[in-house]
Amino acid sequence: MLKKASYSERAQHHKSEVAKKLLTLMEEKKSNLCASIDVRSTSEFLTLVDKLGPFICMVKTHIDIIDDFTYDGTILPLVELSKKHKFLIFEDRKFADIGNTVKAQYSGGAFKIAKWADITNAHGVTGSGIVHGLKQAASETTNEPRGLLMLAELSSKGSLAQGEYTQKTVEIAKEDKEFIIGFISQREFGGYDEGYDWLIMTPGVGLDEKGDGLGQQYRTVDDVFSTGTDLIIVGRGLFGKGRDPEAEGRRYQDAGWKAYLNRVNN
Ligand code: 6AU
Repeated sequence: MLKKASYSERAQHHKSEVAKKLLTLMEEKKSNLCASIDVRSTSEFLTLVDKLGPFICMVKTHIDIIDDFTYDGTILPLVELSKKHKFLIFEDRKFADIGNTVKAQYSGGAFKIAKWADITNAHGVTGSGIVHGLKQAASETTNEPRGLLMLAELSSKGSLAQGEYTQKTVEIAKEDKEFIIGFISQREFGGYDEGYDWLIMTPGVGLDEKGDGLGQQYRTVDDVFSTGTDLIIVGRGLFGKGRDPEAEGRRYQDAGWKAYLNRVNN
């Protein structure tokens, strides 16, 4: 059974400060759209974020693909834009190592992710130590609330994250209701009645293409909402070749909001 509660109802009851903030913003901006800005230069990145800002509730980064990255030149303006347009920041780091290693990777190095990203994500492959390591890093780095998404399923063709692996990842998420706010997945996993209000964030969403020739598989907005998505993650559908980011931002925002209303009202 798909969950019916509205974003604002869920914001009131959520155990995580980050989830509360995100759900409140989603309702306020009438947007469940996360823009995935995978580009190689800081100026292109910031220009796109500024253009898409009005239509989105979150920006997703792959900060390690920006060729001219500097903390002051890339991160500080990004944080300013997040205040100007009101959106959360999700660094799609896909941590996948032992607890002690991810702890250093999350807080240190050139990127210092825990300092600026409200949300990050991790694979369950190494077991629950990864969650403890990341949680420690967050609490030792910042007083700001931080949230983690577990990668339960992937959008790419032939992904090994399925069946028992996916189920075990969901079990890991049950260990921490406050820090783990949900999943990157293609569907929901129930749990709402037992007090797990996981946010389901779904990439591999596109209204025009079916794939990208490198294994990515796209589903429509209505399709992902029919399997329990709360938030759509869209990249090239917004700013790929020949696309107008502002027109596409509005189009995906509208499609996502209609699909959400359709679920909560029917
Ligand atoms: O819309 P696209 O295909 O341009 O971009 C999709 C974005 C990329 C991927 O790294 C990411 O979503 N992604 C993820 C995430 C968010 O973790 C998981 C997944 O299963 N598929 C996927 O595409 O930045």
